Parts: sequence; structure tokens; C-alpha cells
Amino acid sequence: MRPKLLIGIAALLLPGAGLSFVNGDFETGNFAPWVITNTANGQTLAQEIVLFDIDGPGPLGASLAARFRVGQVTFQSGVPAGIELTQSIALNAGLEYTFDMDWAAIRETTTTGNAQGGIFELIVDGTVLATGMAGSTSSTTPKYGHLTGVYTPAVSQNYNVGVRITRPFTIPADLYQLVDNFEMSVVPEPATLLIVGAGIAFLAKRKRR
Ligand SMILES: [Ca+2]
Repeated sequence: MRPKLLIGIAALLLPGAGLSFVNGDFETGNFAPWVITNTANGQTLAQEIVLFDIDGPGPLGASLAARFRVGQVTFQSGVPAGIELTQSIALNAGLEYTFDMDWAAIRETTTTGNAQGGIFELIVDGTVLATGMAGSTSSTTPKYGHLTGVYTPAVSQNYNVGVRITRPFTIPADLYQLVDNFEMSVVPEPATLLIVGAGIAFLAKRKRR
């Protein structure tokens, strides 16, 4: 067998290599299998799937996205609070995973900027891989962003992967945070590829005899 073919087969056979988010683009129209949990002193006054252009002037068009209104339950100066939106994904030790997602913050009608439209953190079991901050956000100054983060688990097990959305204030009337397009890719280690590749080559050789 040719080496390129071997590597291709090895990538397919590696456990977890083909896994990704389920309903990472929210096109089912509901949240399953995502789990929404409040952070300490955090809450959301909305959790819904709506049609939204997640990158505004960017190349993406409108599609279904997850929409929230997050913030503190009780005002606490300078302590961000809100929710975590995660799902359980099996990750394998030693493989390098890249996670991607899009976020936006917008006020529906209020033209006055809210000081912090939303803080978006890409998380794996609470570990922050990347952070995006909307900053001042109004109906005329919506904010858009993309997060990319890399994670290499030490242990093969299920991890809660997703986004933490918080604000250091209580929740104003019409300020929304939106997320969409959660994606995951994995780069198998060359050493692992070699071992799996050698195994396939060995089996292929035996079969020919
Ligand atoms: Ca979508």
C-alpha cells in the first residue's frame, strides 16, 4: 500500500479522529445535545434558537444560532457571570484538537452602548483556550468575533467543550449574545500515525499470503 493511503486509513481508524460537535451549527432548531449551566451568580434571561447573521458584514449568511441574555443575578462589581454552553465529547490523550466558533453581541433597539456586550471564552472542562470581548455594544454598534483554540488532553476521556458567556453586570432589557458554528478538528501525532500505519501494513501483508 502507498504511504499516503496508509496515513489516510490510519487517520480514519484512530479512535475519535472523526468525532465533532453534534448540532454545532444549531440547524436542528433546538439545543440538544448542548447543556446550559449557570456560572456562580450568573443567569440568562433568554435561551433560544433564532435566525441570525453571526458575522454581520462577513461572508456568512443568516442561519440558525443560539441566543442568550446573560449577566449577574445580583450586581457584584467587576465579577463576570453568566452561563456555560457545553457538550460532552470524547477526546484522546496526546492528540491536538482545534476548536472553532463564532460569536456576536447586539442590542435590539437601544442605540446607547452597554459597557460590556459579552465576554466569550472557548472552554474545555473550564480551561479557557481563547477569549473574545464585545466591549461597548448597541443596536448601531453590534460586535462580531471568531474564536480558535487548541487543546491536547493528557487523558483519554469525555470533556465538556463549548463556550462560557459572561458579563460583569446585571442584564439590561435588549442586549443579546449569540453563538454559532462550533467546529472541531484533530491532528493525529506522527508517532501514533506510524504505529497505526505499521499495523495496517502488517495486516495487509498477512492478508496477501
Ligand atoms: Ca447556524
